[in-house]
Amino acid sequence: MTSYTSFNQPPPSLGNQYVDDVALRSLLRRILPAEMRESIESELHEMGELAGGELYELSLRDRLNEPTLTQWSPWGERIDKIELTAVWKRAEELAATRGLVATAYDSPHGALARIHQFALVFLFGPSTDTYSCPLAMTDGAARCLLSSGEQELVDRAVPRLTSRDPEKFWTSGQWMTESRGGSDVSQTETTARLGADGKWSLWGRKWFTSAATSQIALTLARPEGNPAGSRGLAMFYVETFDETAQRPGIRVNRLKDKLGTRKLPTAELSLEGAPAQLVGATSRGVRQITPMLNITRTWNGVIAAATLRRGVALATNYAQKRHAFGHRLADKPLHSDTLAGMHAEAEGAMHFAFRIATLLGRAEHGDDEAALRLRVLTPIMKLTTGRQAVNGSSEALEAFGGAGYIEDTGLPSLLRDAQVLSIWEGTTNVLALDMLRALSQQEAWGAVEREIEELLATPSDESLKEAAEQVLSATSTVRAWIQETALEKPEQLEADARRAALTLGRSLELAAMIGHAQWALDTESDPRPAAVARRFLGHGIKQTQSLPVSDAKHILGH
Ligand code: UCC
Repeated sequence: MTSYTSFNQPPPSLGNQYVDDVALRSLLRRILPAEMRESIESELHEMGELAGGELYELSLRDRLNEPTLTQWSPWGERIDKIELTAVWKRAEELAATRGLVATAYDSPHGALARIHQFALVFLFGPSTDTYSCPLAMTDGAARCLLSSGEQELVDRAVPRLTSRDPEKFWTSGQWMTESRGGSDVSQTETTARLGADGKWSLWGRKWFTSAATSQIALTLARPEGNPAGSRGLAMFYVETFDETAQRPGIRVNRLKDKLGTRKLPTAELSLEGAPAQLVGATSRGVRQITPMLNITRTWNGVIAAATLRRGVALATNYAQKRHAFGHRLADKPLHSDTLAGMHAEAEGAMHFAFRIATLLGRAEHGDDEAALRLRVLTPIMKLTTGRQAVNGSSEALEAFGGAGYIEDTGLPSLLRDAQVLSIWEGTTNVLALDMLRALSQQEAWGAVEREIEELLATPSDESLKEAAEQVLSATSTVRAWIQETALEKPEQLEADARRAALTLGRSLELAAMIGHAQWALDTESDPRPAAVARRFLGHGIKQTQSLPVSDAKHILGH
């Protein structure tokens, strides 16, 4: 006879993801004027409700569904049709109606429109199976086209990319990655041919194209006759479907079989004469596409912070229900210590990502100082939060014990989806090198230091004052170290770039947390953000700067 136990573990549940998020709400109370906050409160509330309710439940129910590619019709016609999942179809509609992209362009809140938008994105992202990816690229494409000054293309595409009408809304792809190129975009092999009719066509193969159902894409190709290297590339605009809904000169070879983001149809494409329009000059396309990269990297950071928040929300809810060793997990000192650490990392990432959103909004409204700061800070934010998301999601799964390792709890996808955040849009190392390039420009260090000064303000709380000294000490150590090594040992500088970038990233996160914590003490008598900042500092902000290149060579046997 089989014996059954009546005991079942209680599953975690989510409430309204806006209402429940004390850290996000505290941040918004500080950075948004009361009138603006009140005017967007109901939108955030509704999005929080969708994220913790309908969308979360739909994503659990739809867990095993994945996009499919059908290349041929029953009658032998090449169709390359991609069928999307239920969450993606719902997310597509909501993204338009709730203005996930549009808000950045049509909000009446000027430079703060970006905070309005990214607060919605922060709530929407973790419940929509990475639909934030096409939205990030769509936002990037809109910004890139607006910066290009190509009025005809702007008039044609931007109203659609920023539409709130699901029937009109277009998304955009960003076709950069090729099998030879990868991070090194200069090796792009796709060529652009100018026909006798004055029209361009593209020929080549794109190896990773995310969201292959998008209606347009921005891409790089080398006009025939241009020299090798990145300066010989140009940027092109492609409409991916013609009036008969066929893909013109574009073949979808297959969908990628990925570790995570499995609802996102990432394709390998062949371009066989795809009609395209040149955007800007016939060279220096990498520079031309960088507005898109900087927007998608900002989205990446916001989604990394949102992913961390989702792990924390699930693990904290579970700890309040699950009993072990005679207590609720939430009452066990070691478990609550671990959860507190997870909260601290999640909130550090959130503060940094929203700070970049603040600067982005300012830069888009003509603030040159904000633009100067963004050039150095965006890669640092993207790489720091990307690593935090991977580590934090792993910790979140572990907080569930064995249940975190079981597929039908829905938890493992948190970690699998997080892993891409430190890879796409520039890996940790590629962005650390980008940071070094940005820091080599005159004025760059001044911009970083002014940013830290502005974030820290002048804390009066003793523990925050001490934390601020640690930030200043870590930053000046990195500055002295990079500047000295750049001159004397460039190979060593490159080898240490990730450690330098992460030290700066963690210092910037802590600086933002300190400024916020002092405000919370002064304005709301709220000691929580100060406790969070102290906990974050307890994890450490400084990485060892210099580890000898010669040791690395010995270890690898070179
Ligand atoms: O496509 C992908 C997946 C899409 C999914 C998006 C989802 C987003 C998140 C959603 C959340 C869920 S992944 C593939 C993306 N690929 C990359 O990110 C490429 C990574 N590699 C780099 O970033 C490299 O640093 C390169 C490609 C930019 C390096 O290019 P170059 O040409 O070799 O190097 P340069 O010379 O440094 O850069 C060329 C010019 C320079 O200006 P000029 O020509 O005036 O000297 C640079 O100063 O571009 C300028 N530049 C920049 N300007 C380079 N980077 C930047 C920048 N970030 N901002 C402004």
